[in-house]
Amino acid sequence: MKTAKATLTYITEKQQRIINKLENILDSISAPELLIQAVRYSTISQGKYLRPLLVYATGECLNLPTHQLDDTACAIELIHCYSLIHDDLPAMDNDDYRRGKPSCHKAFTEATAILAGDGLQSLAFETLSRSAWPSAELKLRACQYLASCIGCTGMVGGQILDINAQTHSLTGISQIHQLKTGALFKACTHLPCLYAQVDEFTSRQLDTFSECLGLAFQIQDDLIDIETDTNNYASILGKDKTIKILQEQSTKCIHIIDEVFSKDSPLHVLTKWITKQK
Ligand code: GRG
Repeated sequence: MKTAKATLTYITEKQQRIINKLENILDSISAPELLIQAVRYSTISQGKYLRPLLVYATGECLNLPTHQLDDTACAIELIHCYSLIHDDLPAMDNDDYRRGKPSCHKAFTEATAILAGDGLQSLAFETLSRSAWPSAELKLRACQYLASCIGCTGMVGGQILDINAQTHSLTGISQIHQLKTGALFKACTHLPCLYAQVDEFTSRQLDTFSECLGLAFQIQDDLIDIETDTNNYASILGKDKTIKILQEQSTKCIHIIDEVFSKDSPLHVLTKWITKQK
């Protein structure tokens, strides 16, 4: 993938693939119409599908066939969509818009949005555990790992720290970012490592990579929210320092990836795209 056009083609094809796979999953379930409408509204949307892209790119770097990564990519995106629905609720961030359209509780009702999120979470684990591949043991380990990334020890834990944050310290914010955003990014690279049964060193390198990438991604978001959020990297450190940290973090991601894989690996290309590096 040497050109910007080739990168874009790779990303667009994978985004279309994940949309098709998600549509297949939603078409195959028999559930009350209102719930399906709310779930579909929040899933087949104008998202970037970054997390599935990370799953595919990691798997391809580890020589896993793309079709064997579909269920994992879908499961992680379903979790992400659930987290966005619940994060937008009045009791959480109280956001009226998501992905350029009214958030789920605005388009439907608050109760429907809560249930759509709950349904998506269960559907994610159903998808991951029902998949014909890999072995039952690896699937069990994948389910356990994903659960630990999104539950009390991960995303939900990060969310409770965030909504109750009293102090505005960089360490505190880093911890929240790590749990809220980084943990799910880590699942995207860790699960393919688990399936490919890579050695301990490679697995740890990729864990560190996705933690760094999650932080870089979140810092980008903090820069966008600099005026509206007083408890983030950019509002505490200022724009210039934050941009410097973002650059350091992005460079670190590329260094790790280039140590493990070749310089034009799908993960190298995707990382450059996510971190907006030339
Ligand atoms: C309420 C259970 C619960 C969890 C909420 C992870 C989380 C905790 C909320 C996510 C909401 C959020 C705004 C997180 C910050 C990270 C972020 C910028 C998410 C948006 O991710 P993108 O840009 O979204 O990948 P798209 O729309 O492209 O999928």
